[in-house]
Amino acid sequence: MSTDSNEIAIVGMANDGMKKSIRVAVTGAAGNIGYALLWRIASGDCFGMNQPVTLQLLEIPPGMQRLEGVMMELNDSAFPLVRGILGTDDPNVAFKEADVIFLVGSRPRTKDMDRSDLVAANGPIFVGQGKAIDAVASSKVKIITVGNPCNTNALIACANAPRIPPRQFTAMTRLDQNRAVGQMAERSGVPASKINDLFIWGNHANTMYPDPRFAMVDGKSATELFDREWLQGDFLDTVATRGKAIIVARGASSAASAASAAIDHMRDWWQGTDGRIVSMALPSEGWYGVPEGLVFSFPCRCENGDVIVVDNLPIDSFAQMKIDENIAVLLEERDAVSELLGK
Ligand code: NAX
Repeated sequence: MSTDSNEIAIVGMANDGMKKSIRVAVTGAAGNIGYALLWRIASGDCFGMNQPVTLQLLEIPPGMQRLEGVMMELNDSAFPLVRGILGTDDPNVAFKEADVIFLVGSRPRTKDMDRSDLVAANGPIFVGQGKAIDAVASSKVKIITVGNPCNTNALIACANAPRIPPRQFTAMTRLDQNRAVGQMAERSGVPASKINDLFIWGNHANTMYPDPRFAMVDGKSATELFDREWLQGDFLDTVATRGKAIIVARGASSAASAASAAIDHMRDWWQGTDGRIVSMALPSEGWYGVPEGLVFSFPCRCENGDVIVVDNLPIDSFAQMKIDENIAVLLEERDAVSELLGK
């Protein structure tokens, strides 16, 4: 291992006739989510057991020592698929030729912060990172934004990276989807693996809407299995406030479940959904009346490395009300960061 003031590298693991290694960048790599996420990427859970990876890890200077420790542990895990590990505090180094980027690093919300404080604290990070992505990442890079407020942070990064097609910037609502699946699994006794096509509309915030109308639970329609009172009441509230409940119970925000959801999101994008509908937030192209450019969670399928929005589902009055509510919140967030959008 060689170390200088702001760059650490563990290299020299030989190529062995497998597929060409892909470059996977992770920001906030020494944080809580990073600590759970890196092991899943390195083990092959995301890109498959025959896809080698080179990890390009970004931290801020105060996080570099912790990052060095994380890299030592990654090295000690001797993952067969890991071809190299680089740690840096320079986004232009971390994103260089990156095929995939997990934008995780940012300040989590603390008790004293409201949503607008969070937008103000984290927005500027995504200007610099968007510019660095534009300058050095692969033109085909796939980006997932996890750092909150993730929809608006993805919007900021996208606006500052004109070279990269907007559809390659996504934000994570998969944790909300997984939370919704978990609630239905618990109530019905059906394993999560048998619950499909349950997806999220809107913003990763307590306004998001887990739409049960197309969900199938072990072959039965969720709207027949569960009563409307629960679906529009406790179910919705539990999913919407789950992040806060985890903080109260654990004394820290969701980390392992967030990392797991990020893996699910990127694995599905990379390997395909086989016809299943999943939730991804991406810049709207006007689907379902959502203003163009707003990063909004839609029902999606993934095929051949592309995200395809399922744009022909019927909308009832409750879903329309929730979609409108999310549009309003996201427009407000967009207004709050208008000076960061480079226009
Ligand atoms: P931590 O505070 O444990 O880790 C964040 C890491 O990011 C720290 O190591 C910090 O040094 C680093 N960092 C800060 N600014 C950076 C920058 N400009 N460049 C690179 N690294 C930077 O937070 P953690 O629990 O890992 O959460 C990370 C983010 O995920 C937070 O914004 C959090 O709110 C968000 N979450 C998003 C979720 C979602 O569903 N979209 C759910 C979980 C989580 O709340």
